[in-house]
Amino acid sequence: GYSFILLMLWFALGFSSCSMDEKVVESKPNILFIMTDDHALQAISAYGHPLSQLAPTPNIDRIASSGALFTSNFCGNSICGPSRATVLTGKHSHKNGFMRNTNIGFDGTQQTLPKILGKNGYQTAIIGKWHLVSEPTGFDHWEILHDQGEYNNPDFITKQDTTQKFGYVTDLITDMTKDLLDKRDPEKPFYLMMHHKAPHRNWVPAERHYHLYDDTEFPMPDNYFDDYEGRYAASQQEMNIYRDMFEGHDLKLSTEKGVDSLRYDPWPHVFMGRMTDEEKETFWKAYHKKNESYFELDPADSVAIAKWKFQRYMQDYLAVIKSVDESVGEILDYLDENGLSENTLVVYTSDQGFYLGEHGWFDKRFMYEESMLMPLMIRYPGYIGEGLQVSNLTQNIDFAPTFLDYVGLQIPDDMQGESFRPLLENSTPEDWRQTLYYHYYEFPGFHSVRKHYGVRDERHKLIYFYEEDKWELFDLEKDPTEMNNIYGLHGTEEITDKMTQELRALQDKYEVPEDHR
Ligand code: SGN
Ligand code: CA
Repeated sequence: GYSFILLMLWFALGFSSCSMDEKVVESKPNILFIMTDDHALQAISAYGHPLSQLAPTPNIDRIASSGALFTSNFCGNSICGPSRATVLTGKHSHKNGFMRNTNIGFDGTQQTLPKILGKNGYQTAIIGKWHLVSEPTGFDHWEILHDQGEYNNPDFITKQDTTQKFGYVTDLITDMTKDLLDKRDPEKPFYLMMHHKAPHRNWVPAERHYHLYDDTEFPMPDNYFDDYEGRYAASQQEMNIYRDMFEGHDLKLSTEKGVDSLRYDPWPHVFMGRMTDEEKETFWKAYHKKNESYFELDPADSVAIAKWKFQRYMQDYLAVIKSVDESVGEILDYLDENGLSENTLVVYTSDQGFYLGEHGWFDKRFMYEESMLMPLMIRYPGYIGEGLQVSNLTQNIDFAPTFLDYVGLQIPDDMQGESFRPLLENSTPEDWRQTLYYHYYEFPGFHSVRKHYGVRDERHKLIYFYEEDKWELFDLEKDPTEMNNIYGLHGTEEITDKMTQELRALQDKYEVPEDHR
């Protein structure tokens, strides 16, 4: 009797532990994190902006249609390195220490998501843009671009050495990602970051797309000729398309009609200097043709020139996106073909938003909508409903906690974000955040955007340019393009009070040190 019971017990335990093991393996999804650089959500067709309808992104949209699209996802500091540091740590800039691009390197000794995943059986890797100055830590494999990276024949850095690879950067990163997936240990889950350089400045399309949008006229934002009235810092920036873009480097204009020499190119070693002679020839052939219309303009007609520059910027930017979209398509196909789609959580995002002519601008940095927003879509079949739209306020501090949640690991107390998994599974917590904190630090710096911090709720945004002691308040419902600073106007006292209190409460909550307030 006794031994029979013991035998049964042994079987039961044996079976249950075996099936538990299986469940554990099954419940650990792979995570493929795709991040681009400066990809505005206005340029992703799933978001429906008129501009993107003329340059659709069908492959990126596949992630949204088979998963969730976030319409109110924001960064906490709209600049490359800081956003990436936040993604790695789940913490705002003042906590992870990487506040501006011009910083000394990211402190790689601190806790990061890949480190936690690595300790828990994950294979971890990053391919492409890193931009955190110090060497990556916590990855089994890394192969990164040098600094901003180059579009043509870029250098890639590994622990061992730096190697120039021949080809177009987006295509190379896609191939390297697929190669790595081929070589992975299929017994272990992976956390893989595919980080494109594109569509970062200076927006060089792949040769095959040089002429893609030559005949497309893109809609210009209504506030392209913004006069910045009532917004001091906006009047001081240097990111104006018609004033600050370099006519050679950015707009690809030649010194004279038909001459193979760029107007102004401060960094030839990262642009034309990387091309082979044959590539230069193809480039000039294409761009001489594309530039003809410019040379027909009246040089005194500044409005016509400003409009021409907007079209050139959009043609190049969106042609660069075309390759990104192809990349995403290839990777999604790879997952399908290799039976990985079901068990892989796929994320598409960009380090921050970007201006596509709104306020007359390119670049980012400001707490205004276009650059504070980040595109975000996530697919995980069986867990996230198809075609879901999430409009709750989410932020890049939430990425790491969310991934840990899906993996079934504990979220460390010192991570500042929240898992937004409940938002994806129809159980939005009643106390989900109503406000977001933001802080931009890089001044002086490129584009001269003054330091500022602020708070955004569903309807209002309060911004403080603290070194100039200038406040701004916007009612996003009445003024979605943030043209009317209503700070200090009669009738705004109550909302100003409320937002100011909320801002101070967030600074307390996130333990913002006194000298950052
Ligand atoms: C470069 C760009 C700037 C850009 C910064 C930061 N100039 O310096 O326009 O703001 O990077 O971008 S470039 O002509 O050299 O490209 S970030 O995405 O890395 O934050
Ligand atoms: Ca960026």
